[in-house]
Amino acid sequence: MPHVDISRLRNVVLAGHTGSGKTTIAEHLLHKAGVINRMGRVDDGTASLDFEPEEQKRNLSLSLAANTFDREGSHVTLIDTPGYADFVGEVISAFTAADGALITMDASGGVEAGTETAIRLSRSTHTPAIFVITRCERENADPMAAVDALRAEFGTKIAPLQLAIGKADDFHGYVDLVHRVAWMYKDGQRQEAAVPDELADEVRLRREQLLEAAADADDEVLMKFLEGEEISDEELELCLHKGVKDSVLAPVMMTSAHRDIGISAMLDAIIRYLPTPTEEPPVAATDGRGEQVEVPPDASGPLLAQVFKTTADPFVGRLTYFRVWSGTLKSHDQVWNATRGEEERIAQVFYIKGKEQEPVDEIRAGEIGAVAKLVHTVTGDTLSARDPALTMPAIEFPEPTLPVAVEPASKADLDKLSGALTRLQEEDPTLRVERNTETGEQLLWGQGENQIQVAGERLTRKFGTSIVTHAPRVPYRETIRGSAKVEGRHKKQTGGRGQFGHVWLEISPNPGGGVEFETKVVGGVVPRQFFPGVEKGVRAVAEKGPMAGYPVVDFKAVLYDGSFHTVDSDELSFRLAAQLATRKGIAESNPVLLEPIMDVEVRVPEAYMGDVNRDLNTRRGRLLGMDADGGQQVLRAQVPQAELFTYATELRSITGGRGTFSARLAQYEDVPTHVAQKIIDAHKAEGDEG
Ligand SMILES: Nc1nc2c(ncn2[C@@H]2O[C@H](COP(=O)(O)OP(=O)(O)OP(=O)(O)O)[C@@H](O)[C@H]2O)c(=O)[nH]1
Ligand SMILES: [Mg+2]
Repeated sequence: MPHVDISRLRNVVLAGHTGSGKTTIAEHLLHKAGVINRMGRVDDGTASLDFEPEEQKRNLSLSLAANTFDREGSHVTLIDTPGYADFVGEVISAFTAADGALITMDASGGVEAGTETAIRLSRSTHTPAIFVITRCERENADPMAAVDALRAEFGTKIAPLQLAIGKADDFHGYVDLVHRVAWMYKDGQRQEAAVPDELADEVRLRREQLLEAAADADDEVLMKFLEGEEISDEELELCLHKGVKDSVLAPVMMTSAHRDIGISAMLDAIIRYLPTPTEEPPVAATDGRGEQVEVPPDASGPLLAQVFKTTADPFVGRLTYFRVWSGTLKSHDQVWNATRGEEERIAQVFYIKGKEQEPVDEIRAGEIGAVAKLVHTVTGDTLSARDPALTMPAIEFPEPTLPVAVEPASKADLDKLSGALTRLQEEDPTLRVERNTETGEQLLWGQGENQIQVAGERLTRKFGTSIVTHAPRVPYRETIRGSAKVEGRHKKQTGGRGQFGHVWLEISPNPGGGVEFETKVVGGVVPRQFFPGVEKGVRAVAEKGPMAGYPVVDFKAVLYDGSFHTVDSDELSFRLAAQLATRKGIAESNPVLLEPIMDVEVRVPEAYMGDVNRDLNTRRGRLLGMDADGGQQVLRAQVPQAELFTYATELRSITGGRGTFSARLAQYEDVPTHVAQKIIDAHKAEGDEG
């Protein structure tokens, strides 16, 4: 595929709710553009952009995938993204690389969480969008009601470009509202026709909606519009072109991929309305001195490219997707990873063609490409020249909120596990791997259960190691509220030399002071050389408390009396004596179980406040306050960590995927008695088993 001028490039992200037909649309666009010969289907696992086995098994997209096609002298890169909320990181990545967006919405589904995410990202990244109403021929589909729902929720800048003719099974074409002609489909053929008389009023109304939104793009046209003058097709076309790229309006198109309706019009709209890289404002970067610079999209300018995806490809190994913003990245070049301060050797560069790659000599400003086998570079990094070294802001991914404990499935998997988890995280920056020092568990944090499950499958397929997962252990702690004086005596007489140790300890609370050991022995009743043994005994019990085996914190043990035997006493005997005493002392000092309490911030649309609140109550949550922020409600609460492990999943189901939350450790508090008893019983049962 030859290079084309930068003014003829389009980088387009497809985003929208899961199941709204993105991958199917992409398949049709690629087929119509002649890039794929055989039309695949998501449902058979044959869609060209759902090429990973994990996607084919589930019949949905899990990671972004790209392909390119040429049309009317323009070079289009299409990036399909998953709509399923767990994989939002892929959508965020795709938006950083694209100049324009196609946002899909199911004609029978209304505005869904995935629609909102796509719109939010298109706004926050200033990516102009065209809306695509999909699956218009399905039962219950009502394409124009879908347009109205979008306008009601997001405003009248969203305006129909087409009027659907018929709906559900009767959907058979659309009126082009700019040129006021109808396109009728019959047996897979489309035919131009005059607007049917019975649609004349509706066409007038819908064209008015389009005009009203588009006129804002041009002052002269706006004046005409306000004065009620006729606006020509050419003027409207001009406003659309300017308006979309300046995000003044977002036109809405009507499609049914299954009936092949509206696909050609989409191809035309991509070329006609979505911006080229030259129409985008210069990108902001930081130079080597920390100064902000603006870099225009110029192939002969300084090199500036950002990595938006890293994947382990079964054939070429680590594969890095990047967007060149300025300059030219040539095969066999040396570049500078300005984010990490590392040199990288570029091998062959490619255009991305679905699961394959097409070798090219170079990737120029405005283009998207890939390169294999980079060593230091991960998603979000900037590649530039060493001088000037330029860095773009990192891509902001959401923090993962769902933890699971991970263990190797077998001994054979153990060796590879940590390396494999690292590579998995490189592929998916919305996962996080962490070792919990208190419970000793390896934790994998994700956005949702599906992502974790897919991660497990990828580990096996790509990195040859298998895991089992389970709910993480809560890092409970134990402490005491009272104090006690206790005796511990260890005596053993067997054959030769015996063992003898004898201590009196005072056990008392030590709030905030950790575990402390002190000696107040008078008259050498316990000789100095046995003190370390006593301390070891105390600390051994502190590590694994007597209540439920959790660390005992914040108590003090004072050795104040005891006795010894000149021959039989040694350090070990004193250690064992101290262990007996400490265990007894804690048991007699009003011991309590402590649990981590998290500060939680939940963001939800107002409508879900009641349900979210009720649910937090069942999780032993304490509401601290509520604020409104940007159309959402922010709820602050304190919730025990034990009740939060599955919250990511629950919150999503309560709010239809619209709620998000973050949590951070606030403090430890006493576990309520009825809950504590369960934990103690569980510990006993574990002990009985093994
Ligand atoms: N009736 C009908 N079904 C369609 C149409 N387009 C897609 N579908 C079906 O809708 C389902 C979802 O389509 P996909 O293309 O996988 O949707 P997606 O937006 O890529 O979904 P995610 O990858 O999960 O985000 C599949 O079963 C498709 O066959 C259409 O025009 N009409
Ligand atoms: Mg898909």
